[in-house]
Amino acid sequence: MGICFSAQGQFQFSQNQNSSQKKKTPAPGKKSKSAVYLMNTDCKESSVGGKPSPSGLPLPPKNIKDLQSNPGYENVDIFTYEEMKLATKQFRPDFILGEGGFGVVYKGVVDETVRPGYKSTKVAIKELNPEGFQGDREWLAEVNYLGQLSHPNLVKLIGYCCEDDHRLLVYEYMSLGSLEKHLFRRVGCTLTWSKRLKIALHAAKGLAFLHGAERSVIYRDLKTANILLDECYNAKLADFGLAKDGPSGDQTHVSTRVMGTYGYAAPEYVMTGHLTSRSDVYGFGVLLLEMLLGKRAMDKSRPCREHNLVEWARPLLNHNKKLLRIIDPRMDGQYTTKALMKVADLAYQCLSQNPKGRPLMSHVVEVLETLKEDGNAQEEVMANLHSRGKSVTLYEAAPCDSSQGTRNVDGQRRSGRSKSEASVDVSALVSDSDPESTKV
Ligand code: ACK
Repeated sequence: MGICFSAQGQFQFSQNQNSSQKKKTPAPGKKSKSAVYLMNTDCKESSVGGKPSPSGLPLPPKNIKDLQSNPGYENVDIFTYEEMKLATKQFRPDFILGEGGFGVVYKGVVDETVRPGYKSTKVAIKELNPEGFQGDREWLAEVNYLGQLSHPNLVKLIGYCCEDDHRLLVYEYMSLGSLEKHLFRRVGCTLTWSKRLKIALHAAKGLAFLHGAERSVIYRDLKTANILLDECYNAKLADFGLAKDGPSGDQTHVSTRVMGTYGYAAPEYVMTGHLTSRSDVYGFGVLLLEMLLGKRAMDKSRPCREHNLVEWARPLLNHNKKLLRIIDPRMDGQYTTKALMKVADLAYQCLSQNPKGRPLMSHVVEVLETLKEDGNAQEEVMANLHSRGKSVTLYEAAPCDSSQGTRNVDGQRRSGRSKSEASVDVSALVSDSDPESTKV
């Protein structure tokens, strides 16, 4: 099998690559790709363009003419390269927001000065690396999917530019940037328990929409870097470069090259190249785990047995004392044990080795919806404490009956990491249907 990935974060290919998938060296002065992708070239990807997809939508168009004549893209503006230059002040280096999987992202403004009559709009403009592997494939996939799908939890595609060798995508500006930045890169993480719950719910809603829509779409690249946040921490899925139509009719799966980000891809997909929406559910499990623990899916700087977060932490998820030891300490005192165990159990199920043992995203949404209240209540308590100038953690109040956790100032049960913390039997929260859902 040609599964290749690189710890350096560059794309690598197996020897049996086809001719359109050549390894390219980044251009001088350009950074190498920051994401670590994996790829198995055993199965051939279905061709781009031409016949309609099984789910009804046309396959990604081949060229700009196809795009312009496709009525599904009427809400997407077509920009010239000159306009893109104006919007980014000639791609000024200090307008660079960062580099994603397939290109550099600039901030910009499209207004009167860019195109007369245009309502001033803050945007993020991604210029695809012209030397990136797969040429136009990712660009076309993004235009095709984001151009036609509209949902509050998918980032909005405002327009695109396709001129000569230039391929650009223009998105709504998401002022807080990626979840990855907040969870891992920022000093002093501001992501409270309730914010993480909200982000998880929004990401789940985005995925549920893709899976449940008239056309089933598999996102294939769920990761913290691809979840963008607006000023209110509303989360939206971005980067549809690897998205793919799901199976249709009698099909149980789609056969495709294995692509995605190492640490997030479902084991059966990596092994067989068989892609289903359950692969996204696994990716969602990895995401939940990262948010619960505040740790990256893969990190070689951790002790050896902890390199792969799922392998190390999944067995600890339905064991409450062990869970409390590994949970992100930056959320100390912000959650109830019950809510924590519920989320941990959800992650456990999403990460089942058996794809059928994983819940549907619609179920994940339902479970997370039930926790919304909990998150809001916690937030209120926190806000009250802060406004009164107190900086206590919620579980500092006198512990109660050790078999039932700690009780807090507001009388609710709280989790914590103190030795007196009770262990809660999570068996009630564990699904009977999943043979793997046993206590460890
Ligand atoms: O974590 P960040 O600040 O958020 O840095 C990355 C960088 O570009 C490379 O992906 C940021 N980014 C991507 N798309 C958008 C967007 N639509 N709005 C704001 N920032 C974005 C991302």
